Amino acid sequence: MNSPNMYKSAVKPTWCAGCGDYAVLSATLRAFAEMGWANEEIVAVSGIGCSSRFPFFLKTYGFHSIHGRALPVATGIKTARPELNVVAFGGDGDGFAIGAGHFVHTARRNVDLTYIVMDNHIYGLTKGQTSPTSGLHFKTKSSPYGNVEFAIHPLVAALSSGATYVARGLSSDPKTLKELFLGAMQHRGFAMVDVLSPCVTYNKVDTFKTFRDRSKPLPEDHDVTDLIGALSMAMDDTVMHTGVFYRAEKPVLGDHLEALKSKDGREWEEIIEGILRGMT
Ligand SMILES: Cc1ncc(C[n+]2csc(CCOP(=O)(O)OP(=O)(O)O)c2C)c(N)n1
Ligand code: SF4
Repeated sequence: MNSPNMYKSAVKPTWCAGCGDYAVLSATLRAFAEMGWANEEIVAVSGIGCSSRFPFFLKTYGFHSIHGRALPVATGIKTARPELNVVAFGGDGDGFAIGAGHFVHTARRNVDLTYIVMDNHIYGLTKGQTSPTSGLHFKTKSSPYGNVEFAIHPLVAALSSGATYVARGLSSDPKTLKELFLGAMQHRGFAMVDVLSPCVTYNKVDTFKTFRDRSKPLPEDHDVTDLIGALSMAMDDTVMHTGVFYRAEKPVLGDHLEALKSKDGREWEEIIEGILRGMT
C-alpha cells in the first residue's frame, strides 16, 4: 500500500492550532494511499477560504481558484482529462453561499468527482462572519444582533439536486472520515462529504463538543439506495446523523459527452463549434 506521507507537500499547514481541518487533511492523505493513486493522477481543486488552502498541502496537481468556483473548475478539469482523479475542497461559505449555484448544477450533472466540504458554520478566513450553515440567532461580526436567516441543509441540497454519493462526517472521528472519503473516491459520480469541522478561533458555538453531542451515526439498517429515506434522515433537525446517506449508480456527465462524440464520429472541436454556432 502507498504511504499517506507521499501525498504531503513540503508546505506546512497554516491553520490555527486545533482547527478541525487538520483531521480532514490526515483522512484525505490516508484515503489517497488506500486508493493507490499516483501523485500525478490526482488534481486537488479549491476556492478561497481557510479550508481552500488544501491544495498547498498536497503533493498532487492543484488549482487554488477563486471564491465559490472550485466546482466549475473541477468540472472543466474532469471533462478535459477524464482519466484524472479530481477532488474539490472548500468551506461552507465557498460551497453554499457564493458557490451555491455551482454546487447545485455540479450535482445535477453528476460530474465524476469528490467534493469535501469543511463545514464550520462560519467564514473563517475573513475572521468570523455568518455563513449559510450558521444557526438562527447565531451572533457574529456580520450578525451582531443574531442571525435572522434559517440555515441551508447541505445534504438535502445535494440529494435533491442529484448527487449520487452523499455523506456526513466529523473531524473528531478521522477514522470514519477516512472511510467516507474512500467511499466517495471509489464512487463514480458526484460525491459530496460534508464534514463538521470546527473553527476553533471564531466559532465558539459549533465546537468539537457540540458537534459530537448533536450527532449520531445513521441507524445500522439505513438503506443507502432509498432517496426519500436519505432525505428524511438529512432533514431531521433533532440530530445530525453521520455516515453514508445515499449512493446511486447513474451515468456521469462524461458519459453523455462521450455519447455525443461517438454518435456521428464527431471531434470535440466540431461539437464546440456547433454549440457556439447555435449561440450566435
Ligand atoms: C468574490 C469574493 N467574495 C468574497 C471574498 C472574501 N472571502 C474570502 S474567503 C470567504 C469565506 C470563507 O468561508 P468558508 O468558505 O466557509 O471557508 P473557511 O475560511 O471557513 O474555511 C470570503 C467571504 C472573496 N475572496 N472573493
Ligand atoms: S480561522 Fe478557523 S477555520 Fe481558519 S484556520 Fe483558524 S480555526 Fe481553522
